[in-house]
Amino acid sequence: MMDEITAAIAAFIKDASREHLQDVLESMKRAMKAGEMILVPVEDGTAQRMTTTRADGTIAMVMYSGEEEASRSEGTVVSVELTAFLREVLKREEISGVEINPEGTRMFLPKAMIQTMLFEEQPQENEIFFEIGDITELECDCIVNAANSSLLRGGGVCGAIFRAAGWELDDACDAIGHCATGEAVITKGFQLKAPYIIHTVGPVYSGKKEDAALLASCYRKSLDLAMANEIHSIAFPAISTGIYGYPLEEACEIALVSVSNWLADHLDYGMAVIFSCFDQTTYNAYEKCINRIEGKETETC
Ligand code: AR6
Repeated sequence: MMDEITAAIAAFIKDASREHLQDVLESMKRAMKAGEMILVPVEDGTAQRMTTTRADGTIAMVMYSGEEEASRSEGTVVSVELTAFLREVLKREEISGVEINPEGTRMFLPKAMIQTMLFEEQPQENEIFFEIGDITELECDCIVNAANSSLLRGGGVCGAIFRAAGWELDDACDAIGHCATGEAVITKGFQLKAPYIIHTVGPVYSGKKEDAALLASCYRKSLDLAMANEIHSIAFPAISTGIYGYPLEEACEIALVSVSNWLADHLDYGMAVIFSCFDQTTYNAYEKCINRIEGKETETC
């Protein structure tokens, strides 16, 4: 399959037609789907990816479409999964795209094209999943942080996300500065597998009526913001149910209802929503709510 990419690029170099470009993109998409590895040069003795400065002054990451092309590299070459590599390119702000085979059949793939390829692979149907475990480990387009309104490194899931994303996240959050309760803001995912993080601030539980509306707003606004950024898979923790003290089952019901309503209002968008459950207790709470909601629906039928 890597030979296919090499051949498609060679054909495009000879004749830069739209059809040949399409062939390159299609062969890359097939390689992504098959989990193919590509060859990437790294600085000697480190895992640091090699970059190249293009004629227009922008910086591109380098990849090789085959062994022969890679043999011309001056650096050490390592094998990396194509999809993971392209996601990494998207996450790095200073990078303008990928220079394929810079010493041979040189071809530049701009970030916008990579973005289209990656997001085209997403499901076209709306789906809901439940995953027990650490949200920072999930491989989806975006994970949601149960943030505080100052967007500072906190405890709970927020602390775990900041630790996994690295110090660049502190800087990105400082630059935004504030997020009101029930609102959402977006940053890159930095060292996370997910390219984006949406930070939303849940209500501190007070037992008042406003709590539910604010919590529902967190889910709705996060999904709106995700859609505005062409995100098609998003993982939510159980917002407000830890340090902010929201009773677990009440919060799970609000989460399920507001996400289901949003999905019903955006049937054609194709969003996969993952409810990330840190433990079995949270998973059981969602399950109980689903049974209760379905029970209610049956009663009224
Ligand atoms: N993955 C998935 N879920 C997790 C993880 C994880 N790694 N860690 C904890 N949870 P909390 P809040 C669950 O307290 O109540 C922070 O300091 C946890 O079991 O993280 O909205 C912020 O900066 C619980 O079910 O968020 C704010 O100041 C859920 O995540 C404040 O806490 C939410 O618990 C926000 O409090």
